[in-house]
Amino acid sequence: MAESLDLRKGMRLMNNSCQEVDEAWPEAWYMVEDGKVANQKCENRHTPNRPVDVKAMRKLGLLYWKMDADKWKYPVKAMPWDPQEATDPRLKALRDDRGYSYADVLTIHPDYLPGFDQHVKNFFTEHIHADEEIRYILGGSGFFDVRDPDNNWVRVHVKKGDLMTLPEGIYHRFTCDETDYIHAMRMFIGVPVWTPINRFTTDTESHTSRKKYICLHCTPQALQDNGGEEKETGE
Ligand code: KMT
Repeated sequence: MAESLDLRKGMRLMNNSCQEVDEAWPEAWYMVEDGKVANQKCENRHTPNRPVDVKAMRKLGLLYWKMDADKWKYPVKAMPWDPQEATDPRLKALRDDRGYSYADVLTIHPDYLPGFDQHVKNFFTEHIHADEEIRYILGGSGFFDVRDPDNNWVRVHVKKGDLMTLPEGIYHRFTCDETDYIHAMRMFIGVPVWTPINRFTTDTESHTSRKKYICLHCTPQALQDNGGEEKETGE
């Protein structure tokens, strides 16, 4: 109990000590159930639409910054891309505040990514990571789907200029949208580990990162704590 209180307090401090989180978040909505998804690249909204607001996205542990992706040039592909090369002051500040020591840049499009269809299929397999997932969208668009505590999919439509992070241990997946094009920077703290820990074929529920996520975002206490203002309370 004391440990989980410390964890939650630490999370609030971390969010508040870093660069201000922008209000202009990407649009998000509850998706139809998986059995009703004929094409993963479509919006797959309920009728009527069930929007998910910024407060709810924050409660899931997502963080978001709006970047100026038009002003700064990035390669189509760079593996790796040295984050010390960043000239955008906002990107530099994020890199330094949050300790992003590794980056690469990739373009997900049939002409630029060999084995495009297999990659898109793999990205769409539900998984967790033992680390924060950091994606800066430099061009194009796509969907990140994240599970809420009731196991519903929330679909977030990311576009050029969006820099979004997903916390370790959150169930998620990614797909291109119908444009089949996204240009993105992936960042990482330390030596990158991209291998997903897939749900259903791995015991993800026993994974430390999953337990940490549950503690920070899914327990009744966490839901209550995260429900209010995320300002430093001084506790
Ligand atoms: C991932 O982890 O799903 C990816 O890196 C692909 C999406 S990057 C926009």
